[in-house]
Amino acid sequence: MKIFYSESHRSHYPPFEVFDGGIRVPYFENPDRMDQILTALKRTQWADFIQPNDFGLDPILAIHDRDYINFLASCWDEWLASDPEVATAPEKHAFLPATFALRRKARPTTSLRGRGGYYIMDLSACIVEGTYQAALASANCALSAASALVNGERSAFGLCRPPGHHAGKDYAGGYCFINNAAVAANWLSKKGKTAILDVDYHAGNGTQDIFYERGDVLTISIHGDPDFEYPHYIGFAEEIGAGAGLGFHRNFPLPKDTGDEAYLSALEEALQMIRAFAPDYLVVSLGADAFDGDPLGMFRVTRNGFHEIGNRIAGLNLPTAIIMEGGYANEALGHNIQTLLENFK
Ligand code: OKP
Ligand code: ZN
Repeated sequence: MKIFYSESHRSHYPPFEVFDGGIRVPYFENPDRMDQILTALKRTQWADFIQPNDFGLDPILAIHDRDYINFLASCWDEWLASDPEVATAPEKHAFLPATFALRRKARPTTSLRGRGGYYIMDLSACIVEGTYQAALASANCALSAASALVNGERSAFGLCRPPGHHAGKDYAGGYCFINNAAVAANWLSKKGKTAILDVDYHAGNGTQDIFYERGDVLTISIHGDPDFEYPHYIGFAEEIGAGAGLGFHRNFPLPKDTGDEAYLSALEEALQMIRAFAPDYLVVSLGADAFDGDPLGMFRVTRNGFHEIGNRIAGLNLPTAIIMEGGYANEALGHNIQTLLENFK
């Protein structure tokens, strides 16, 4: 299996994130996640690691607002220039806003803080020197996986970091900056009918927002119920698309402690919708944070569960671009991803 991976992610490693209640904790979405996956995949006979191609900004600007991308591109340099202490004080080695824009009445103002609160939705999407380049390389991994399908591969893996599914047209959040799966799916949708299935434990709010009024791309997310789980305000069952997109979005919010059996029965329903939509291509937003023991998740999916999730998705028999999202039980992450991917090799 072709696995598109870039080392660029390493320079995106914020020294902290701000957790519930305002505590600074080490960054959960860390480079070690990739090392765990790389170690597991390198032990197999079928992993073919390839550098992503550079697709330029056009496919990214087809999904994201230009001013938002400009913000990501210049944020660190502006932050550095704004305060001499940024260069020397470790506690300032990440840009984070402290005020967040409510979309209805808000507009970005020209100050860095004003744009920060407008373009960032929470305290986990810290921007450091390497963030923008890492996010671009991550999007190129997803686009390269999509392009491999068009070139005849039955499946391909975008080993993306930073992840993407919480990023919307003009906002970062949840460790995400560029919505890799959305960029790849939109690119693929010009080649054939495309569906996105998001099995990351968290609701794919960015993907939902981006395609909400589009009927040409079916989007489905299975996740912890936003009644108790991040991102809290989106991902509910009644959100089914709007306008031309009405009926082309579906959420499966599931309760705490959801195990293999309940997960797989929601997945079956999702797969049935995908079969009915009859796409030419499938994009999977793959998180492994539904795992029993994930520090950011409350589900109880087992390693066998991940194998079976992969088996059922592979059973659709569609050209499938698998795009890496979350998963924070680092010691189990490599095996869980490998187990799931085995079904596609
Ligand atoms: C990203 B992905 C929880 C704080 C939540 C952000 C979680 C982002 C998850 N108490 N912080 O979907 O894996
Ligand atoms: Zn997640």
